[in-house]
This record gives sequence, structure tokens and C-alpha cells, in this order.
Amino acid sequence: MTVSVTQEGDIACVTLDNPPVNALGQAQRAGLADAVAQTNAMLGLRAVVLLCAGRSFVAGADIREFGKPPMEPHLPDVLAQIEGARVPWIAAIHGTALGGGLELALACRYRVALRSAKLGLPEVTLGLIPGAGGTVRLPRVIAAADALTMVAGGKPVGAMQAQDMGLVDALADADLLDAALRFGATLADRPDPGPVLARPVLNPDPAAFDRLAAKLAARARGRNSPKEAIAALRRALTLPASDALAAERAAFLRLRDDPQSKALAHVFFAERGAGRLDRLKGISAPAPDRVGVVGGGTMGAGIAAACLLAGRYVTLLEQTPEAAEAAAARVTGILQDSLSRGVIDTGQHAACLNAFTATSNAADLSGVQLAIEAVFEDFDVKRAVLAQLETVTAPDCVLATNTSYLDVTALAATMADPSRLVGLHFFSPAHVMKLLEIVVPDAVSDNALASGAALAKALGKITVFAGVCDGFIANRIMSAYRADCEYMLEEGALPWQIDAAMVDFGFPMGIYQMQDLAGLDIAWAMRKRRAAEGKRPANYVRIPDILCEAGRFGRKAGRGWYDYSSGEPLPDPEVERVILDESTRKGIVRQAFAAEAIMARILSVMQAEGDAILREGIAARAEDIDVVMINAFGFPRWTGGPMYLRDQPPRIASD
Ligand code: T1G
Repeated sequence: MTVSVTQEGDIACVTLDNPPVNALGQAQRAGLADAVAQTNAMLGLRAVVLLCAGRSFVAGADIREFGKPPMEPHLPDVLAQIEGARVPWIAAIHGTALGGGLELALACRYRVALRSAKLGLPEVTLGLIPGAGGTVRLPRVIAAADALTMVAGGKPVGAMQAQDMGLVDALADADLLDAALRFGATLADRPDPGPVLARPVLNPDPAAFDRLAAKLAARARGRNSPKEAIAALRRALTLPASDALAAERAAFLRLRDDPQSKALAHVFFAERGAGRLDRLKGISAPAPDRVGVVGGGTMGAGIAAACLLAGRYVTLLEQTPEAAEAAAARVTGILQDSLSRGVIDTGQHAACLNAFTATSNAADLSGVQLAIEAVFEDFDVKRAVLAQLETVTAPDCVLATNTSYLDVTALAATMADPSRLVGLHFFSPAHVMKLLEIVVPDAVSDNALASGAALAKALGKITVFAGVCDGFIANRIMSAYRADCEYMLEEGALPWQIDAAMVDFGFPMGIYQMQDLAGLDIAWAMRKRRAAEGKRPANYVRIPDILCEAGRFGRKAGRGWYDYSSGEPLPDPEVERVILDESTRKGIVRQAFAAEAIMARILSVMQAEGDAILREGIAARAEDIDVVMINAFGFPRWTGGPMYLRDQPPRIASD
């Protein structure tokens, strides 16, 4: 909450302290303005070091202020005062310098950072662009193309890369303040680069810029902010700095009122609120260090890799030595892929391998603190595995099931101690997908829940708590709109029309291409199992079965809902024939479906199922459902999610 000024010899230190992430609210901006005035009046100073208390440098403007009218002092004005201060300011960066935090650092003459720090301008992820000079100052310290990538992409860079780019002037390994003070002591020996805004734009290679801009614009899909970011960078390259600054501020304020930024701020806080459960208020548990995974198939291997990449010790149990070896190969393959993609470095890769054991001896699980079963999706198979886990693990070891739709309360009831079981529903691939549904069975203990939540946080997951029902939140809603899409096929739509409508709305992929990617045979096997149990729904759509009976299992079979003989998904006349025949068989007169009508149907089914999920207490908050749909199925983030959309005023067509 404070900005304090101290002095170390001939260098003043301005420390900003606003837990948890030093967001720049009105009080912090006012405090910085006072600190400029105070240090300007201090005689004999050579420099000012600006640093932050707590775990990080400034994480940006205070997003909680976005819904309110901007309050003075405005950040651009404070940054101009810093940039024009009597002596140079040196930003000392640890943790993250993001958004307004990096803009603050750019208003300083120099930047010194801990090697572990990250710097970025993520405003586009909030539907905005930098609003305090970031798009104008950044291409004056790094190459214009790098600036464009950072601003329009929104991804942070590590401090070492930042130094290579010219964004950071010096790196520190340990004592950041000491490093900044020592850097300050060398200023007299350095040529003064002058205020950033007075420097020329770097490497304005228009052709390279335009090529990159076209690529980034294509990636924007339905989002406004990346296109505005590109326009802002273009202005920075072509206009006088003051004009570019004014235009940037106008664009930022315009985007602050754009529905997309309001929706993205909603999602930002919804993702942080979703991982909260009232019954766990005041209860926490350490994240398990030693994790057991039973089952080394796709899911089990992905879960094991996710835990290893998060610094856990993992013991993976399979039924035979051969199966254990095959599972180990899957896990090490994921780790090798993470290494080659730069997700981990060679040291982390070695540490992961050292922390991993694959075995067929259940006794090797005796030391784990949490064991997750990821075996075949069958009640009796899972029941037997849980019974075995109860005997081979310590009594205080938490047990978890990765089931995607079985009744976790019923599974727990088969155990000697049902309080040990929690549902941890990962999404495939488990080491990539951010979402994790924590399923809360009736008998689960607070400790088991808190341990599962702590592991999920350690894995960097976005967690949502779900009650027990068929499909929990994500798969239950997916089943509902998948069924309605199949009814639309019988009523007149075609798969490629439905997929096109979903992609046009902002989904990365339509439901039928997604099914072809996952494979149609898995769902077919489940439908046959349910039919055998007498659970076939009344108005049953046979179309998917007909495709499977013809061996059309999706991309892996070369044909599914689409024809993949060319390598790309192409509408298939054979599939259209099957659909038309089914409409005829059911006596349905087919009608045309416009994209808007298709999306209206899909949204209304999602929202109706979401309402039922809320009524039944399966989800605690409507925004939890938004978090699930965005992170499980790619519901376009910039819309806020299906439940947020339902509560928005209808958009005027001319908008
Ligand atoms: N404003 C307000 N609160 C924030 C915040 C922010 N910018 N960032 C985080 N919080 C809260 C968050 O809600 C949570 O609160 C707590 O801090 C810990 O966050 C002018 C206009 C920094 C990488 O987009 O990316 O600057 O739940 O759980 O996982 O051009 O927070 O505890 O009550 O996420 O360690 C640009 C957003 C803003 C960065 C830390 N900045 N934040 O991650 O903790 S726009 C951002 C993050 C801007 C300028 C423009 C992450 C983090 P609570 P957390 P974390």
C-alpha cells in the first residue's frame, strides 16, 4: 500500500509495496509521483533505484479499477515525471514486470533484473493494449519486430532473453538491490542513452514488420486487441513519439469500454475464484511431493509427466514389467518433447528423469503421499485398483481417481475408508491442458480435498470444483450440446456447417473436427455399453453409429465425419448421404440452418445445462462454468463464456 524513499549513499531507493503483486492502483501512482518530487529535491544524488517489496515487481495496472472511471494521477503522467526526473531512475526487477509494470520500467533510464524475472506486455490477453507508453517506448529499446511480437502476442520473455534483446541492461543472480546499486555506481562511466522516449526506433524494417503483422493479425481470430496492438506499433514506427503516445492512449481507453475487455477481465478473476471452495476456507494442505500414478496409458503418462514437470517425485504402476516399460517410454517421450520445445532446460529434464520410477510392483507405491488411478474407464476395474491402493499405501495417503464420468461417491463407497478418495479429472493431454476438475464425493475429507487442490496448484492448473454427476461440468455440458448438434443434423444441418459456425463464433475447431481428432470409436464403445445396460436415450440419433459401423473412426482411420484422403478434413458426400437417409427414415423434413441459428441453439443448450448444473449444486458459481468451457473446449475467451454471455445485454446489430 506504500511507496517509500530511502537513501544508500548517493543513490535513492524508491520501494513500492502493494501486496500481493504490487498492482498500480491510484494510491501507488500517487505515491510514485510523490517519490519523483521527493527525489528530485534530494541533492547530490547520482541515481534512483526503483524496486518492489514482496514476490514480484509490478504486475500491472490494478485490473480491479477497470470498471471505474480512470483516477488521477494517470499512469502516463507519472511515467513522464519519472522519465524526466532530475537523475536517471534504474528499475530493479524481480518476479514479473507485466503491463503497466514493464511500462513503469521502460520509463526508467535503465533496467536491472534477476535472471529468473519475466517481463511482458500481456494487455492483449485482457482485450486491451498497453495504455502508458508501452507500444511507443518498447521499440526504442528492442527491435521493432520483437516489440510487435511482445505487444500483439502478449507473452512475457525471461530476463536473459530480455537482455539479449536490449530490454534489460544488467542481470543479477542474487541480491537485486546490491546489483542495482552497483550498476548505479557505474553510470558516470557509461554513455548516457538518454530517456527512452527520446531514442530512435530500432530496426524499423517495414517489410519484415508487415510480414509479422500479417501473421499476428491472422492469429487474432475474433479478438480486437491484437489488431489494435499492431496499429499502435505501426504508429510508433511512423509518428513522432508524442503523437503515437496520444493515439495509444485513445485506443487503450476505447478498448477499456469494449465488451471484449470487460469479458476478459471477468475471465481473469473467474479463473482465480474458481479454485475456491467454502468448506476449505482456512484449511490448507501441503502439495504432495511424492505422487503415485496407476495406469500408464495416454492419461496416466500425461498425469505422470505433469507431476514431474512440476517438480514432483512420481512412481508409475502398471500391471506387467512390459507395460511399465511402455508407460515409461510414453512419459520420457513427453519429457524429451518438453526439452526440445524449450519448456524445460537440460537440468530440469535430468531432474525429471531422476524423479521418475515405472514399476509393476505395487509395493513401490508405499511411500507416496497421493496416488491417482488412471486405468480403464470401468467401475469394477477402478474399484479393484482403489482397493489395492488402500492396502499398499499409507493410511494418510490421499487417493484420487481420474475418471471422466463414473460416480466417484459410489466408487468411494466401495473402499474401506471412503474419506480418502477425491476426483482429479484431468483433460487430455494432461501435461498441457490447464483445466482440472476437482470432483467432491460425499465422504471425502477436507484434507484429501485440500491435498488434491494443493497438487493442482503446484501443477499450475486452473481448478474448478465439481459435484458428482454424469460428466461433472465439462463433459456433461459437452454431451448436451453434442446431442443437440446431432438433432440439428437430422433436422437439416451438415457437420461442416456446424463446425464453420462454431469456428466463426471463435472456437478453434468445430465439434465434428474435434470428434474426428479424438476418434469416434471411444464414444461408440460407450454408447454400446449404455445400450447394453438399457440406457439408450429415447430420441436416439443413429448417425454416429452408422459411421462407426462403416469403420469411419475419424482422422486416424482416414475418414470420420470428414474425408481425410487429401490430408485435410473435407466434407464427405457419403456422410451427407447417411444424414439425409436418416432424416428420411425418421420422416423429418430438412430445413436450412444459418450459422447464427446454429450458434443460438448451441449456446442455449449450454446455458440450459449450465443452469441445471447450478441448480443441482454441481458447480458453485456461474463463472466456474465459463472457466470450464473456455479451458476445456476452447469457448472463445474474449466472449466471457456461455453463462457470462447469457447475462449480457443484447448486442445492437450495428455494433
Ligand atoms: N490487478 C489486480 N489484481 C491482480 C493483478 C492485477 N494486475 N494481477 C494479479 N492480481 C491478483 C489476483 O487476482 C490474485 O488475487 C492475486 O493477485 C494473485 O494473482 C496500464 C492497463 C502476476 C503472473 O495482465 O498474470 O497493466 O485471488 O493468483 O499465479 O498498460 O496474477 O489472491 O485475491 O494470478 O502467482 C496487465 C495479470 C494489467 C498481469 C501472478 N497485467 N496478473 O500470478 O498469482 S493491464 C497483467 C498475472 C495493464 C497498462 C495496462 C498473474 C501474475 P486473489 P495470481 P500468480
